[in-house]
Amino acid sequence: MANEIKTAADRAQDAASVALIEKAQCDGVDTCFNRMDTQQNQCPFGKKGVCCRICHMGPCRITPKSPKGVCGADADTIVARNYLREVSGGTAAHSDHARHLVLLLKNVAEGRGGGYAIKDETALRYTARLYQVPEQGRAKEDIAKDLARLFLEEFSSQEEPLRTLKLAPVKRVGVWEKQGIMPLGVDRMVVEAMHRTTMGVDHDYRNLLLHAFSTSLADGWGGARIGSMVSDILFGSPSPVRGAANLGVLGEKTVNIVVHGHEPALSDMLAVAVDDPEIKACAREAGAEGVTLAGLCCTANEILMRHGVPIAGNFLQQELAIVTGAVEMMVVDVQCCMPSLPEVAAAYHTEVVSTTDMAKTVGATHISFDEHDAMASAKAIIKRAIANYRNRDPKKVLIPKSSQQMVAGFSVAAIKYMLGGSFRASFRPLNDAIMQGRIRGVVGIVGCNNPKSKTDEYTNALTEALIKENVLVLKTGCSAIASGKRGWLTPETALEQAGHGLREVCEAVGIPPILHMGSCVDNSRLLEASTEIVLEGGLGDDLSMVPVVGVAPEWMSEKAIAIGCYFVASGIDVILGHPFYIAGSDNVTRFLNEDATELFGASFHVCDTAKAAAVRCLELLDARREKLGINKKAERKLLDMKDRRSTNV
Ligand code: SF4
Ligand code: MSK
Repeated sequence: MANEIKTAADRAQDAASVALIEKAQCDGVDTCFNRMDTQQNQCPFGKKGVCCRICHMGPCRITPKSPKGVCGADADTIVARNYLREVSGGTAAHSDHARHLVLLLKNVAEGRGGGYAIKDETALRYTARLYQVPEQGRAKEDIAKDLARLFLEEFSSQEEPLRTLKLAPVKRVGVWEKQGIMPLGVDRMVVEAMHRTTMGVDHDYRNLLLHAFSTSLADGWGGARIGSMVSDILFGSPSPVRGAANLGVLGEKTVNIVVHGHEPALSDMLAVAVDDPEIKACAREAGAEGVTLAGLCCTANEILMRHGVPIAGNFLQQELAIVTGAVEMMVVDVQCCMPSLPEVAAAYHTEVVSTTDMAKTVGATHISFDEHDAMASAKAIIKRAIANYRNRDPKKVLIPKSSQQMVAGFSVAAIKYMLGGSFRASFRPLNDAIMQGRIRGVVGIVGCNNPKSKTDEYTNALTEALIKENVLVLKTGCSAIASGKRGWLTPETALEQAGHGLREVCEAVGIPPILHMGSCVDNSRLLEASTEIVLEGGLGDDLSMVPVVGVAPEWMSEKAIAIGCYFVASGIDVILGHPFYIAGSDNVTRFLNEDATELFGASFHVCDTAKAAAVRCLELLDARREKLGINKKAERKLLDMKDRRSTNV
């Protein structure tokens, strides 16, 4: 079959990306888009998950003619082992991110936090109460010390299940106990996964997959949840904030610094440092009008939510940001940073700076970020970028005009506050609206983009279809940025497009129909929000009963697999835009896509178009509504003040 020739417009939905993909082609710069072409006919064994290189009798690959590896492992074992390793990779990534934040919290509590402080004492005290850490009458540093110690034990616990699991509805904890998948410490789970999947250990696909679910719970209800809680304590709980998204946020006459990755510690300090008078003066001396700090991927989400720092783009725009020719420095930390960045940067004047000792890239300048002297580190990095401004070549610059206004920062506390005000903060109005049918349900749309499909297209089409059907959409990660770039994260635009019932409710309580809830780690906030719905009452007593669905349309990362797994284990159905690498085993496929429902009340579903996903979401939501006995058609009428008071909305 002849390879189809794709134009730039076939590869991305937003005009800025299209323009820069074309520019990259003119500039002779290699990007993930054309590398995807050179990787065509990707390995069919890899795609089916039937390639094993766990020991050196192999590599082995399963075919009808050779149905067993040298050791005798069949397709079920090999596919399940590969899957568990992917879940473990994702769990490790989120959890290690969280561990770094916990260690920072510990240092801050012990007076060794450099320029960091406990920014949100309310969040600290609230979190302490969740874990029965005494807080009344105690100094915040003492509470933080206890909390940090407790969290560190969550990583290392060898015999006791994670304490963070207690934040889930009681009935759900019962499901995990019954299935024998209560996770122990996060590190313990990942190490055990690696042990189980080494040659000659666990060969039962069901046993391997149950451990995958258990490990993922250590992520969602352990590592990731702890990561979000500690970020809020250290950097402040997000609340709605205006920002802008897409490559047009870069400045024509300012020094542009793009921060990329996931960990918020350095980027948070950079966000403070760019406003320092010394830095501003330095930029002026270099002939620039100032410094523009912009974010990519989840680092972008973190600093947007807390500082209103603009977003340059999502995952597939990282190379394109450099192709603008207007970026003086790209600062990378961990996760989702392509190793190609220094090579792209070599065609322009951009300096790629890696800052985390565990994440170096050949061709990047490594500047070890010193958390103990964070402000000095941040300023030194910014000054280096300013010095590079003189090397910008105006002939190579193309900053697309595209950027859209957006609102982000909907933490669960912020949503509660918006729904009920400071005295009656609660999810009651949302539950009531779901019960009355004005809101059909809630769908979390999460995850990356992937050059296998047109960037952002599926994500945006699904988001738009769902709000028209009165579904409240919660978003995180690069999927949230996709909506931002599209201009759908302003309350005004989204309200215009929303179905009648959803619009009425959103207008009455003052929330937009699409809520940006943060980064990938903040998918734990989706669990938290779903739990609030359960605890509020009226929609069942378990997560498997509430009309909530998760979708990962354009996912690419192992982290997305871990997230999907902890959603399903938590009782929330997950729709994937493209399948896992499991097709080589009918048993594994059936276990994840069907049998999981018997164990957890939810499973995976694969829908390869946004249209199919929208239909499936509505079917899944309606099935739950039916079971709850609330699947009646909503009466369509505008509410007056009397109605609102009576419905509590
Ligand atoms: Fe082959 Fe078995 Fe070794 Fe895997 S573990 S590479 S299937 S011999
Ligand atoms: S950054 S994991 S591409 S969402 Fe969190 Fe985006 Fe996916 Fe990375």
